[in-house]
Amino acid sequence: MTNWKELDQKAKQWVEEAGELIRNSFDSALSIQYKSNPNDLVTNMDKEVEQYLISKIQETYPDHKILGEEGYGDKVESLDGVVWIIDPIDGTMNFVHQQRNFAISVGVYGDGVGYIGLIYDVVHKELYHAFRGEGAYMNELPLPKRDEVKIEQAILSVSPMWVTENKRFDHQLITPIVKRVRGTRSYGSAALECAYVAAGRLDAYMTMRLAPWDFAAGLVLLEEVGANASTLSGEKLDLLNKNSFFIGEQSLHQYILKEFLVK
Ligand code: 2AM
Ligand code: CA
Ligand code: CA
Ligand code: CA
Repeated sequence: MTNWKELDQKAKQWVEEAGELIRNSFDSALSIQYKSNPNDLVTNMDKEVEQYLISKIQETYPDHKILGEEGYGDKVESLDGVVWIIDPIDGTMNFVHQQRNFAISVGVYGDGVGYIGLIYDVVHKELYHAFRGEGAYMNELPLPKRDEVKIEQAILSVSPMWVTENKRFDHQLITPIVKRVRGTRSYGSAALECAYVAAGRLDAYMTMRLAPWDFAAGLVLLEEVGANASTLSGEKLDLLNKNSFFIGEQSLHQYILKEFLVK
């Protein structure tokens, strides 16, 4: 039997320690490498933070599985048992260029059910956290359930990239949504964008392609505030593969799917 409460305390402690590692690194030179293309960055800190978290988890919970972006975890092929889904730095481009607007994201699942979501905005020392059934918080502050939002009053987070012609999605489906909402934003960290939808700073967020570590923690927070999450075609998200991604306050999410996305 998993002691989820104890696990939650430890996970929070390790995430905060990892955040300290990152804050202390700002004075040292970063080593930056490219992954799939010159805009796909990874630094020594992405790797160090992932290794730090994995070493703590493995020491304490040797039978848990770990899925991490930088590949130091396990090859996870099913959600059976306890699975940690980790993005050591979500928003690496922001980390490199801005030293802000990035987060550590840790989601912990038991047999496919999200129990714990932690999104740590390292620079602002803001920990967005949720425990299944016990609500979502930003540090000590409870995040209330989201109230209904009309599209005309909504702030939508979407990357300008997806509103131009691209190979993944018909951008002409997105243009009319951008025209209807009150405003758009783009933060460049999917995990923070999930936290912001949970916290009411954003009303919806859509993007063409995310990996499980980008949203595993976010889904736990969103569930606790009653927000919806799906693919752009309204299907259930798959925590073992890449997905298109659309989250929002429940009524807004349903409205946008029906009016604009699922024809
Ligand atoms: P990262 O910084 O951890 O790589 C940027 O808009 C957001 O998309 C970030 O959350 C970023 O995570 C993520 N991202 C960047 N490249 C990606 C890719 N090739 N596939 C999926 N998500 C990606
Ligand atoms: Ca990356
Ligand atoms: Ca990421
Ligand atoms: Ca990352």
